[in-house]
Amino acid sequence: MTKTVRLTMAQALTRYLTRQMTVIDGKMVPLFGGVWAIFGHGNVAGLGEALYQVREELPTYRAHNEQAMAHAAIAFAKTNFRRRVMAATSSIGPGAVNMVTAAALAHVNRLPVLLLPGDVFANRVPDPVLQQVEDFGDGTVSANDCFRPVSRYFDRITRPEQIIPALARAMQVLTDPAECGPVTLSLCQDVQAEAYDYPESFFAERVWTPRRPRPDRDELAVAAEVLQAAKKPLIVAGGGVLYSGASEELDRFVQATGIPVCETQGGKSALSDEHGLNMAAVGVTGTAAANRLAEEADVVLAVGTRLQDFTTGSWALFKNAGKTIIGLNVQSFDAGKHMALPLVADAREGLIELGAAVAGYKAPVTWTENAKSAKAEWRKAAAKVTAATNATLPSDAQVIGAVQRTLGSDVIVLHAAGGLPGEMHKLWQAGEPGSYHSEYGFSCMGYEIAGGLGAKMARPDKEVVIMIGDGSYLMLNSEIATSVMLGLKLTIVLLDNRGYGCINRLQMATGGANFNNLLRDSRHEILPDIDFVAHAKSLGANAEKAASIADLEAALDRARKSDRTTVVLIDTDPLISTGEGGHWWDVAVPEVSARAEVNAARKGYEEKLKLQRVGD
Ligand SMILES: Cc1ncc(C[n+]2csc(CCOP(=O)(O)OP(=O)(O)O)c2C)c(N)n1
Ligand SMILES: [Mg+2]
Repeated sequence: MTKTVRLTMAQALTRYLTRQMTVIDGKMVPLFGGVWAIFGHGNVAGLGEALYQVREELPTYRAHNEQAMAHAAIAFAKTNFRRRVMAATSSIGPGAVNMVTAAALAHVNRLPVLLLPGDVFANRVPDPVLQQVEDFGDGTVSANDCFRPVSRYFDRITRPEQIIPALARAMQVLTDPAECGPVTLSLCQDVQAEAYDYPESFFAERVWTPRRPRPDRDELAVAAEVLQAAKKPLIVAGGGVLYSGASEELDRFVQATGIPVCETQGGKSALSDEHGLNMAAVGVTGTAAANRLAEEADVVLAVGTRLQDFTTGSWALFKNAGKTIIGLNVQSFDAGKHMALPLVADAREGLIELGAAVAGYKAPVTWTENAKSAKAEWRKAAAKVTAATNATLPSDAQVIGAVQRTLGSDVIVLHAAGGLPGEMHKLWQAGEPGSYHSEYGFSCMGYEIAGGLGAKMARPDKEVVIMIGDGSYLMLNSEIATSVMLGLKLTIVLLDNRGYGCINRLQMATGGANFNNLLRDSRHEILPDIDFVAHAKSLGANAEKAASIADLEAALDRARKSDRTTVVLIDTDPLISTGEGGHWWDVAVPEVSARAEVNAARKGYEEKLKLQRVGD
């Protein structure tokens, strides 16, 4: 007879989570690092009680905003290279829907997170319950259906035994390198509290290690043949290199073949910036070195990248008409993009086998040397724009220079939205793999501070430095208080250019009037003068304002020595961004307009469109 244990669905779910393990650096650790929770009637009695029972093995963390707590969970997984995950639970209605943005973020970035929103009563007896969205034509719809398009796996739990297959499927998705993404188990409130005789075998300990698919023999042979004939080969390293832990193998491959590498936002830090053949950032926010090679490359080995528009320069960067892309990716969806020759495999395994298949091949020396000198030239250009000046309003680039000089590369630096991602991609000199944490798949304002908290939970031994604009800060900053409460120190560098600087620049570049981006250009009775220092202090953080770059360096030094979350504020110039490097980005300009500037921008736009490849 099957041995069973009588538990509520919520108790069974939390017990199951405590039994999922993984191995990191040879040590067995729980796969789930904890559960973020904001309770309401939809989860406090059911899941809340169950989380209390397991609070020693599976810690619960309280946050101030559901979107933010899910961001923290996602950043935890990213910092752990997808090897560990967290869950996030909310009540029904607004609490649940607050997590939808984070679900989309995890979906785009292929990051695992287990979302456990409460849901309406499965028995429907008390309908409509507080916060229930009533659909006139469909009794099965609830607010949580919003999660469906942004979850890799979605299920609504309407019976307690349903979690047995649902959790098994959830685990597959969370741990599969190709399918990996958000899982939403929508937990009907009454079912959370309902008991069932669960088989004890359901709670057996399970160890999850990453699957590493090896290349198909035929795909490998084709890829090797193409690569061996390359005269101007280039590797594009994406986030998949980091998630696969393929940096060493990539280095070996590059040393053996002399093929230069460039990095996407997600792939930056795959190789250290010190690496002579790392051209660093590619694409719209790329270095002049990387983009020059990308324009000429005849074979592009795209490793672990989604090839998003910022990487491909809206598909106008890779200009060589005869080029071939080899798509080395664990996910066939990505491996075949832009008519690439697919090489479906784990990045590390793929590089090992491709390396063996092309053994003896060397990129032409002139190409490799050309790359090295392009990189050296770029470093000089970058040094110029990041050098300190005593301008009253420094540029973002100068702030980046100060942060790098003061805190070095041995930190985890994190950003997501605004002008900073572009400047950081171009100018930050990354250190070890994972030291550069960019959320640029969804580029979600408000990710930064909560994301930094998740990164710090994953790597408490590291200084976590958050680079954030005033717009993003104002959108979502409440987890500063959580970081103070949890004793998880963050250094937050806040660049105040008094508005949405990068969108204002984009507006000007597309012929638009300065309108509704900078505070001064927005409808107002009183021009805001926000006291960010007072704000940060009110949440419990240290905070100070730097009056100059030299001042900033001193403040950062104090922040480094402090064990409390510190916000260092500096006013910056909203109109400056780094002109060096970079590539066109397709942002559609109006075809007709009463503004001469728009018509002129449209002409320029039409010229650029001619460079965009259509058909491949
Ligand atoms: C949630 C969200 N809303 C809107 C946007 C569009 N957007 C991208 S950057 C930006 C402005 C960001 O302002 P700030 O953080 O001050 O950075 P700055 O552009 O000034 O460098 C906006 C509105 C976004 N990326 N995310
Ligand atoms: Mg701003």
